[in-house]
Amino acid sequence: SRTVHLSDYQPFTHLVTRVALTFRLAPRATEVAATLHFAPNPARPGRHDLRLDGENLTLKSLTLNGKPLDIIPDATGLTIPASLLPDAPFILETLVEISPETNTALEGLYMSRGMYCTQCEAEGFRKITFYPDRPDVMARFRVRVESDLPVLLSNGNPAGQGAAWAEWDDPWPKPAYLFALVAGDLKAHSALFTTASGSPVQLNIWVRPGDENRCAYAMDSLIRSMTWDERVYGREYDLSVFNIVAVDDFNMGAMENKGLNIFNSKFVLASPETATDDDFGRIEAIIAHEYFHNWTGNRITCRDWFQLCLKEGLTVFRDQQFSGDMRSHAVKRIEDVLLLRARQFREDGGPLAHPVRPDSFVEINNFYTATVYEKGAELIGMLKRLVGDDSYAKALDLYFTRHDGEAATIEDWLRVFEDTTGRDLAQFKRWYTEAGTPRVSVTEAWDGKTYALTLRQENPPTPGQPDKLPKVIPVALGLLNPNGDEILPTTVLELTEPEQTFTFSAATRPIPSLLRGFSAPVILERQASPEERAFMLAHDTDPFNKWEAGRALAKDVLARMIVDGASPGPDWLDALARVTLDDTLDPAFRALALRLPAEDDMAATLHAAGITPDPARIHAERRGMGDALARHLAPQLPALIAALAEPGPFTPDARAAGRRALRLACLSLLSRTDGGAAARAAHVRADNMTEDAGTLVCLLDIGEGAAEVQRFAARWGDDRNVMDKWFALQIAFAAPDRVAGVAGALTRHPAFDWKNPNRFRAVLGALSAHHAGFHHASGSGYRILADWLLRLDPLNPQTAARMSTAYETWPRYNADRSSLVQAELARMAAAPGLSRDLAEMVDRMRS
Ligand code: B3K
Ligand code: ZN
Repeated sequence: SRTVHLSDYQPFTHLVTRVALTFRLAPRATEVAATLHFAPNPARPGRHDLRLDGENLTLKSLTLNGKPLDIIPDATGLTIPASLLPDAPFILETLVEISPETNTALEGLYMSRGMYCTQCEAEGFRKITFYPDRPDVMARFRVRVESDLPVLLSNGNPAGQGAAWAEWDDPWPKPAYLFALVAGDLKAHSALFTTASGSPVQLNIWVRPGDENRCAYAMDSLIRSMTWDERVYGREYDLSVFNIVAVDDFNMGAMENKGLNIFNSKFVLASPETATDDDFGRIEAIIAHEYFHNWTGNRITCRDWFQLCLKEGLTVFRDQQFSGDMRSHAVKRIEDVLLLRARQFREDGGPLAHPVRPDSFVEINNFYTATVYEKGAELIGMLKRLVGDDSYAKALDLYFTRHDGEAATIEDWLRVFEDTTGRDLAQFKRWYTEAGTPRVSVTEAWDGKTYALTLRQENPPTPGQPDKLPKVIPVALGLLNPNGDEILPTTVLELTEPEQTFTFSAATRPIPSLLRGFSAPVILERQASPEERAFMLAHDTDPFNKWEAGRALAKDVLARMIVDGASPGPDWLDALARVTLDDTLDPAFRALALRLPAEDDMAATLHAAGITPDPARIHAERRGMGDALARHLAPQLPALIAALAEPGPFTPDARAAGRRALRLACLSLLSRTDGGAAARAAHVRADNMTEDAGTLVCLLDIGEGAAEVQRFAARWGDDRNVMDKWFALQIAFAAPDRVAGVAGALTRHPAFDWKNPNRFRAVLGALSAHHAGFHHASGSGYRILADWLLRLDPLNPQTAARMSTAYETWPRYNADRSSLVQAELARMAAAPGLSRDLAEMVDRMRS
């Protein structure tokens, strides 16, 4: 199988100046006629063959400057020898036939319940027509769509329409991965936006008839995103139309195609009855993310796919800033760090670890990872912290002016910061090129006058990278005195050496609040007593670290329960009770403080401490921990739950959502002591999906809720997005011994449409995410997933490969589990015709 290396990069042999495409749509025989204007590329002097990518295309004709060429394509494209090409601009015309209806990979042009749609990033355009399918080839596209379907869309501005045809013209040069086409019987939810400089923009969200009334929140999010990008980054929209289309069959969340974003319908459609608060939050974030790509991704794109983090890390960082501005920065930061640790630290600590900018790949779709996205965003946050907000803003302005219309690199990105600040970022660049989560350990000394803080960094080996150099780590520090007063406000220490000591004068022994706001994506190793952690939970003035103190305390308590059979002590119980009942704190924050450490996180923590994690034991002790907390809080819960009830109709704003989150967290605790009576009553009264599903979870969590599960299905059987929740919840909250049985039964349910990625993920994703169920000693979790990945792979390799990451943590577990996983990986590796996608993943995870 081919491996692509960053070091092999060369500019393309030719430039494409214009592209004209005509689509004559038919389910099994769509014709694509392409007129491509080429010119020799001055960046590649000399005469070169012209290589065009193309897969699964039936070539019907090919002409060069109007003369037929007799060239037979190979499996991955076609080559026109240099000897046939003029050393001057020329026009190539191709006619190919493709079959959208049988395209189950959902890459290229495919059909989803009667509508045509496309997904081209990363390398899907080559399944539509012969083309140099690489991001540094940027061209102006004009597209004609011919079909009887009522709505025919492509990128750019409308350029005419008539009976059964429409034309689109995109004035902005773009790489092929941003091409999009949609055709279907769709209805629009529309609005008008006027840019800061006064240009009108028609906004449309296109959905299936009947879904128009579930678009208001997405539209509102879009308008707020557009306004925010003008205000915060000075970026305006640049076309007369912005279209969003919701599609039911989609391999990921959404796609930023120029002027025509295509979304997984679950990230567009929302009404109070069908979407949870988390859904509303995700819709807002993803709408913003895809919109922000218009500048960070589309106007400035990537030179090659190794630079993926250039657009993804920056765009995630921007959407995180946006959500923080719209909601609460503290809560958003905690949620982002929870996600970073759960996905990215996990990836960085296992066989799939790779740098934020990888230097080789077999299948690029396998690198749309938490490392590229979430760690990529952390690197932007660190840069901003290191240079300061003003320099960050100046550097971004320079980035937009200097690289507009270009396909850029990480080197270009870092250079705008160097040119703006005069700072040398060579050491910082290691964050992009070296994988692994640095560990920072701390020692302290106080002599009555001076407080000395010594920080040491360790950069663990990762696959292919045994030795690493020290990184520049911004450590935001505050110091508190024993009364809880802040004696040093947040100060950024720059750790650049393997070990460094920082001193502060202090008349009393201070308590450090380290890594405030999670100022760097590292693992901080600092032992502290339960009293000190409880003190920081009560007094830290940095909201992230306040939460972090509670989390660290909870993890210490749970670790002692697992390892020594200890029971949760009063330090944790009392500290958490105080936070829970403290009405001066944001309910959303209190809900996050009540969330117990995840089992997977505990397994990673134990493994790092040299203890082999036992998933069944972690599960049992974590439940015991919840029970203890439930008993401790039981007397206060009913009043708190009653006080948190929201009068009036549902609103999806952060304030109301935070109150619902805390209320449901309390109901879940109360269910442990009242047999689910309060949750059952709340379930009956629920008039929104947050409480409908949230109270059902309370019941499932205590082994109840069978009748409610049946009623839920009867009520929501026709709604795909809601039924995905129904499938997932039953697995997520099943007892470990029952997970395989429940998952197996659900895969036999008539509504288990496994070819639909959302439904497949709802069931098999929930199985993989159930720590004690997936890692069940019997191996049943491992086996069920492998069976289904092998079944899905021939149809949809991308989704199969992505879901195989469930196995990445095998090195943490005992020899029995490790060999059970290895047996499944070996079984998959041996399957005839395994896709390149899944083969690469399995290969990287095998020992
Ligand atoms: N850029 C797309 C992801 C494409 C994934 C291709 N396998 C969505 C996003 O990050 O905004
Ligand atoms: Zn993105």
